[in-house]
Amino acid sequence: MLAGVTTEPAYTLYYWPNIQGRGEFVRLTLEEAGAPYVDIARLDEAEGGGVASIFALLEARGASVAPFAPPILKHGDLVLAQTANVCAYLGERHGLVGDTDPARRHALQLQLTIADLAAEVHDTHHPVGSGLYYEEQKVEARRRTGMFLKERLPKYLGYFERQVELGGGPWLMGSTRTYVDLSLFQVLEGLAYAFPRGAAAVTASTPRLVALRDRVAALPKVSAYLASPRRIPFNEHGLFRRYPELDLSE
Ligand SMILES: N[C@@H](CCC(=O)N[C@@H](CS)C(=O)NCC(=O)O)C(=O)O
Repeated sequence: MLAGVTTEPAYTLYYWPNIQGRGEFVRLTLEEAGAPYVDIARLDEAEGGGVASIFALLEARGASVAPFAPPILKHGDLVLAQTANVCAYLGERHGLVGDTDPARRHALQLQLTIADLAAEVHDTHHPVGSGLYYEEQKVEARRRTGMFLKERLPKYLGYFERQVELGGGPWLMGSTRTYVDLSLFQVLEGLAYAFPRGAAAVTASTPRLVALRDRVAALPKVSAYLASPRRIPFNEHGLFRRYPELDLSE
């Protein structure tokens, strides 16, 4: 799947083809950068795509530093993994972060905090082990999600709300949007999908984040992407899953 215009794609994204997952943080960054890319696993296997393309990259020999898990970005000979690392790389190349060292370090600090939050979201439906089905850990998932919605989510979103205020707004790092804003948008959308009640109860106290989410959705490139077939709908195989029994009850 080629996004962008007619030039040779500069980037190849390797990520599971049927979910947003962590790959979505990278997709949003590529889209807002206006960078041509191939989302390779969404191509047919006959064209070199499918999940086989991901396994081939994971098993390839030759790189001095190998990726552990997708999302993985290939750019020329460079093969980069870890979502925050990939987003920072793209952000720095495409004007989606300031160009001073402190600005870049602080953006990465915020992005890594989003990665921590993403891992805790994953653990709401898989608290015991990723190798087990959700149905095999429903009791633990309910307990874990209860704690997450009551304690962890207010702490994380309260932190990001204060950060918008500290930076002077309206974005996380002040007056210009960064790749971190795109990722925070994705988290807020995902939380609203997975926990409509639980997320709304928390975002009622984070008006700056709600405004930031709407501001990201209105960015012309993001808005075009969200309306395109490149945006995979949320589903119960990704990071943000809607299991009504886990959400706050009425
Ligand atoms: N910390 C890594 C986590 C990567 C990760 O967990 N990738 C998932 C998909 S979202 C995966 O396929 N993991 C395979 C595994 O951990 O064995 C990142 O942020 O990129």
